[in-house]
Amino acid sequence: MKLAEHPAVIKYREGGATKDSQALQTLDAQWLQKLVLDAGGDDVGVVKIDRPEVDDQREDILQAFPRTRVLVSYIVRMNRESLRTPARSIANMEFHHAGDEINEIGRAVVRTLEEQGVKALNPAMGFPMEMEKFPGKVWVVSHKPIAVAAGLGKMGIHRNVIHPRFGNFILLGTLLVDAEVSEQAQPIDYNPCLECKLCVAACPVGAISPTGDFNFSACYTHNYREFMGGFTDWTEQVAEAKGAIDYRSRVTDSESASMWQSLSFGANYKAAYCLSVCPAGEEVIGPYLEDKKAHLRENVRPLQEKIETVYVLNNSDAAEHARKRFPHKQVKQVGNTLRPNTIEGFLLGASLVFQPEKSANLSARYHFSFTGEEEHKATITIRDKTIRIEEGHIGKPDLQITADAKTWIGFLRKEKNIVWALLRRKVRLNGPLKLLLAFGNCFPQ
Ligand code: B12
Ligand code: SF4
Repeated sequence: MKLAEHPAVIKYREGGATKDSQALQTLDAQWLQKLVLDAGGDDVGVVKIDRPEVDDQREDILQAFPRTRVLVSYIVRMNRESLRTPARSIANMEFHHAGDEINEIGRAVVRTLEEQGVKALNPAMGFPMEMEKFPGKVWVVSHKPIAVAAGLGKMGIHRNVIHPRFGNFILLGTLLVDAEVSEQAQPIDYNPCLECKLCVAACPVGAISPTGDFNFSACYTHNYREFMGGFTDWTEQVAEAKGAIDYRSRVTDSESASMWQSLSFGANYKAAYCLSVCPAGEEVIGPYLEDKKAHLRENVRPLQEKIETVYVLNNSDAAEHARKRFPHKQVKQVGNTLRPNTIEGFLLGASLVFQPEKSANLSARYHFSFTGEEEHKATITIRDKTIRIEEGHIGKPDLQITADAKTWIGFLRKEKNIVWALLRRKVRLNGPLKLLLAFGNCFPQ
């Protein structure tokens, strides 16, 4: 059949119903907000894609939906007591259901917009993500900075968004919309975070520093034990085990059951205690202000005192923190799955796996020259418990490392031995070997 003879084409030509419009519409901001609230959102704000707060993720957003002109940020509240209980099954049920609500609201709003001839899409609240890009950035949009730009709160010391009214007991969503909007939201002018540092005290792996720095690998290793990374490590345990008895010496029956539960019912977070203890937000703060000791007794101590397994990487700040601060918890060392597969990934990810406390005695500048499959020059400076990664060779190095890219990645992935690489001159040093060892010691193994 010729295209012109197709019944759908004939209907279209005769002026039949089509909603898929090319025309750009200007939506009334209040109408859009009401649409989201009526669909079940608890608060909403709209910002344009050209806002400076979106600079670092505009490219990724436009890759997913090149027509994006405005971003609709919205939240769903979570029930507080469900998050505060030490019973993680209850907290996880709350996370999963609130997350589903975010996705359902997004889907319903996009459906209505589509019916109005407006193209839009709703990226996931959390999972599924673009796992093909793992271990790189697998999410399509970072909801937190959009929510902050849209006036829905500010990030507290624990790096979660705190809503001025509901506190941090919220999950976030973002819609990408191809329309103009009559007016846009602005950030709120204060941070609801009280800087009480209860989140710092509650985190079993010390992921939150009192200054607001976040130890990504610490949280990811423990909290995400039954998500992508932890699951990958678990499969390697299964593969390496010599038989059932050996497997049981590596993985307890309760861990196997827990992994089954995550695979069957949705992956379960191990902690999220930073959210549980946070007293910020107008609707949350009252009881804390009236009786801080009671807040500690009821909402902080039960989590600190909970007998549980805490997952850490070898040679990590988290391992030391957990052993020192929570000697009654069982600290279990697990495999590191935050392993890069490209030099670009190594340079992007190094700051995420860097262990500040392990670097305490090191002050050095490294010049890296990668050869072979990925030619690249970079400078890494470790000083005052911080890491700085720069393109090209900058300043005077304390150690120059020239490495075959594939060999270096193999070394990071524990597939190649550094001594072998040095002997074969696949990795060459100009400067003291002890600085290479000290460099390695700043990262978990
Ligand atoms: C990646 C991620 C994580 C990572 C990193 C957390 C982080 N601070 O970014 C891990 C696994 C540790 C994590 C843990 C948790 N998360 Co989370 N997570 C996300 C995700 C997918 C993206 C976060 C993001 O955009 N970060 C970017 C910037 C804005 O964050 P940042 O704090 O400024 O800086 C960190 C990142 O930039 C990160 N980073 C930078 N570049 C790269 C590159 C790569 C490859 C990676 C992996 C990380 C990374 O490193 C920085 C330091 O950690 C979002 C969902 C989404 N699509 O937005 C949910 C989200 C942030 N998570 C959420 C929650 C609730 C949690 C947990 C409580 C666990 C849980 N029950 O869900 C904990 C809390 C940990 C904490 N205190 O931050 C909520 C937060 C809600 C709120 N009120 O703000 C979100 C928004 C999900 C949602 N839709 O509501 N999460
Ligand atoms: S627990 Fe205290 S310091 Fe941490 S985010 Fe909440 S208010 Fe801020």
